[in-house]
This record gives sequence, structure tokens and C-alpha cells, in this order.
Amino acid sequence: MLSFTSFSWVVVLLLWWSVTASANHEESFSRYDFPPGFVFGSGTSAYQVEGAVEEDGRTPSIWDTFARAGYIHGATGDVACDGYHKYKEDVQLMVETGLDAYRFSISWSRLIPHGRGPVNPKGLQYYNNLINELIKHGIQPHVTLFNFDHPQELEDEYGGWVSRRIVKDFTAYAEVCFREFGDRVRYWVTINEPNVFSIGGYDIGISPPRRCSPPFGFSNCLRGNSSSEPYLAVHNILLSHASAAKLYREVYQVKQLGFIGINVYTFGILPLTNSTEDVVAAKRANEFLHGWVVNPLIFGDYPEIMKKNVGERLPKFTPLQSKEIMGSVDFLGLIHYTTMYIKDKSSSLIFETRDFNMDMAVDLSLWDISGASEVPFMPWGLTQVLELFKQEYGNPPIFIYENGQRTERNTTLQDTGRVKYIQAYMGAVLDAVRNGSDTRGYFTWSFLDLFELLDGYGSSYGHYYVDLDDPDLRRYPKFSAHWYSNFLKGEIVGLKEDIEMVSGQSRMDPRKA
Ligand SMILES: *[C@@H]1O[C@H](CO)[C@@H](O)[C@H](O)[C@H]1NC(C)=O
Ligand SMILES: *[C@@H]1O[C@H](CO)[C@@H](O)[C@H](O)[C@H]1NC(C)=O
Ligand SMILES: *[C@@H]1O[C@H](CO)[C@@H](O)[C@H](O)[C@H]1NC(C)=O
Ligand SMILES: CC(=O)N[C@H]1CO[C@H](CO)[C@@H](O)[C@@H]1O
Repeated sequence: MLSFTSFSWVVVLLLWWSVTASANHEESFSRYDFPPGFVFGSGTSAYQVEGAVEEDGRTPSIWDTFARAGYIHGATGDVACDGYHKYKEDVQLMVETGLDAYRFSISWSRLIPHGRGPVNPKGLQYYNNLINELIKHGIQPHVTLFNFDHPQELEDEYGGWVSRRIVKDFTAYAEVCFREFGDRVRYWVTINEPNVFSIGGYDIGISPPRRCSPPFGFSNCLRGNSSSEPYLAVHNILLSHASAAKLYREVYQVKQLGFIGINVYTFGILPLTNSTEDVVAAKRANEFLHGWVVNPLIFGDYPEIMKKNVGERLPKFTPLQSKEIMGSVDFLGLIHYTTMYIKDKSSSLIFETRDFNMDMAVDLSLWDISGASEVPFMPWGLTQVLELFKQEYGNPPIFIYENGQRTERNTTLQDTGRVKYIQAYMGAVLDAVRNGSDTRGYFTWSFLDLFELLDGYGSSYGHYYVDLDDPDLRRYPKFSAHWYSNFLKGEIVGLKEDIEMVSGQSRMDPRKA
């Protein structure tokens, strides 16, 4: 039963990268229906795109260790898209696509190979080159400092995010980035998705650093504690974020005039039935999944229901920490792919040994993995999330930093399903913006077909197909690249004829033949 509960988390995490489907949001709009200055972009992350993992002084991150141990069926980011060498070519594709902005992350172990101490001049040069190339072409860099890939040395030395020692090292790393790149980078995200990172890496152990404890783990974790470490990791992440944000604001923001935020993974959440239990459970799921990260940033503390259900395992903020965390974001980055139904499972609270999911006390087992690729997508779930952030959290500025559709890799360049998905979700963002949400940008995931976390090269979200059989890893635009490009140039999308054209092409998709 306990492992079944954890099994549910795998379902959720699978959905994290496996949403595909069809829908028909028929409203037509163009980018000019969004507020002036609204930014459209696309993203990647360091380990997923750069390759060159042993080049020019970079040392392994926890993702290198995990992938090389074979957990992604042998796939690794050793070469990935070779973005380290092909950045100029890729920026050229961004120019052709017409992106306003590009979201990427910095590899901590490329910039500071031992986690702290000397900066690697070659790493510095690479990110300077990339940033300069973007700026030269008028593309805004949006930079994430931590995208799941801290240096393996820090994991070995003190356990990475489960140790308070990481606060100092992360802050020093962030300072190097602010100091070296902040004259050109105005949008900083400290940490990507602490909620998903902790559940995957510290509760069920299906992603690095692969810490977990029986009966919750999926792999035989060598260390960890699924009952307490997910909470500890998020706590240290929040303290690290607050520390870096404080430094940025006190020393750099005044002259660099940038903005700092954090990313949170969000689900649209609906009660399975209208029973009081399920409605309350849906609210609880919101508090656990989103409030865990966002409440401390907005209100200075974890949600009451988490304190109640998690008890002593939930670390506490001192009054000073609470004060420093509260308000430590200029904006929130949201990652969003899907909506899920919530069924109450308060019965899990009678067990002494619990993990995050049991503390949340909801039953996620109704998610069907086999049907995942056919789940109808629910763009209004994103409108609902944006409404929730507006109403519960005082309408902070928001960037949607990831949204996109998974398909199998290399089935076709005619990714018409992806176009329908993106168009529908953009429409959902527009609905929220029209009702007052302070959303300021929308970024698709991903610019290229890259090394997908947990799935290697088996699936793709990209606008550009990367031919892995070609030694030059040539990039080919998919239909969604052309479509996005036209949208970015001001074309109206969502017209009836577009949809017919799109569905006509989708019938040629071999998977549906
Ligand atoms: C996990 O941590 C909790 C709280 O510190 C402790 O009570 C429990 O015994 C630990 N479990 C394991 C498997 O180490
Ligand atoms: C719950 O109630 C609302 C409003 O009455 C209704 O629209 C919806 O269909 C109900 N949902 C379920 C699952 O019964
Ligand atoms: C629009 O915003 C108002 C004010 O926040 C809110 O009461 C209302 O529910 C929102 N409408 C929708 C459809 O979400
Ligand atoms: C490895 C593989 O399946 N390659 C295919 C990718 O898609 C192109 C275009 O459809 C095919 O020509 C390749 O054979």
C-alpha cells in the first residue's frame, strides 16, 4: 500500500514530462492582444543542451552521475545538442524564429568546478559568449542558476541540499553570476521547481541525487529519508534563494536594474467529485504542491495544514529567516503542463511513517499512465492557476517559464499537436491576463529537442528536431517552429482555417494512421 502511494508519484512525475493530447481552443488572437512588453520566448537547460561535460574544466554534476549510472536507459547529456559548441548557430535559429527572449541555465560545475572557490575562466567565457550573442541580436537572456544540477563534489562532501552548508556555497555561486553577467542579464531565477526536485530526488528517489528510504523509494537508494529530507531540501533551497536574493538586492540590483525570482512547478487542480472531502483535499493539494514553496515567499511561512500534517519533520523558519524570505521575489516563474483530479485520502494520516504524498493525504492513483498520451489537455487549468496566484498571493508578476507538449522523438516534423497545445495554452494565459493576472511572459519548452530529464532522447518537446545520427547534430525546424515564428511576427492564430489546416496535417501523423 505504501509503495502504491509512492507509485502514484511516479504517475505524476511521468505526467510532468508526458502530456500530449488534442483540444480545440478556437479563440483567435495575436501577440498584440497581450499587454505591451509581454515577452515570448523558449527555453532549455544546461545539462539538457550543452554537452561537452568533460571539456574545459567542467566537473560532474549530480545529473552526470545519475545518467552515467544508467538510470535513463543509458542515455546521458555527454553530448546532448552540443550547445556548448553550437551556441552561435542556435542563437541564429532563435533570431529566425523571432524569439524575444531565451531561457537557459548555468552549469554550476562548469563555472565553479569545485562548487566553491576559483572560477573557471573557460566556463566564464562560454556564458559570456552566449549572453553577448543573444544581446547582439536583441534577445533577452532569462537565466536560471540552479536547474537540478549541483556539483557532485558538494553532494559527496555534505549531501548537497540536505545540508545548511549549501546556503553559503549557492550564494557565492550566485554572486559570481550577478557580478560577471548581471550587466547584461536582467532576469534571474535562483532555483527551478524546488517542489518537483525534492519529491523526485529526496522522496521517491527517481531522479538525482536519488535519496529515499523504504518503503517509499523506487530505486534502492543508498542514503536518504523520504519522510524528512524532501522538507529539509526545500527548506535549504528557500534559505539559499533568500540569501542570494538579499545579496542581489543589496549589492547588484541598484546598478544592474534586474529582477530576481524562483520557479515553481504548478498543476491545475480539480476535486474529483463535489464531496466536501474532495473539495477540501483539492485545497490541501494546492497548499502542499504550491504553498510549500510560495507561502514562505509571500507570507513568510509554510501553510498551516503542512505544519499540522508534517509536524516535527517540517523545518521551522526563525523570525529573521522568515522576514528575509518574505517578499524575496520580484516575480514568480511558473512551470505548467497539466491539470489533475484530486481525491481525498485522509486515511493515510493514520500511518506513523509518511512521505510527502501521505502527508498531503490525497489519492493520486486515479492517474492512468497508459493513457497519458491521450489525456485531453486542459488549458483552462492554467487560467485557474493564474487566477489562484492572483487571488491568493496578491497578484505577483509572473512568467510562464515552461509549457509545451511531449511527443515521441523523431516521429515527424509535422508537430501539429504541439501547435494546438501551445495555441490553446497561450489562449488560456490571455484569458487570465484579461481578467487581471499580472503575467508578463510566456516561454515554450523547449527550443530544441534535447536530453529530456527522466526520458533521455526518447521524447521531445522541441521546436527544432536535432538529428542525433548526424555527426553535426543538424537542427531541422518543425511545423511548430514555423508556427511560433509567424505568431511572433504578429500573425493572428486560432482562426478556423488554421485549425482545419492543423487537423488535416495531423491526420498525416504516422502515429495516428
Ligand atoms: C527519518 O527522519 C525522521 C525525522 O527525523 C525520523 O524520525 C526517522 O526515523 C527517519 N527515518 C529513517 C528511515 O531514517
Ligand atoms: C460539481 O458542481 C459543479 C457546480 O454545481 C458542477 O458544474 C460540476 O459538474 C460538479 N462536478 C462533479 C464532478 O460532480
Ligand atoms: C476574474 O477576477 C475576479 C477578481 O479577482 C474574480 O472574482 C473572478 O472569479 C475572475 N473570473 C474568472 C473567470 O476567473
Ligand atoms: C533514428 C530515426 O528514426 N531516424 C529517422 C528520423 O526521422 C527522419 C525523418 O522522418 C527519418 O528519415 C530518420 O530515419
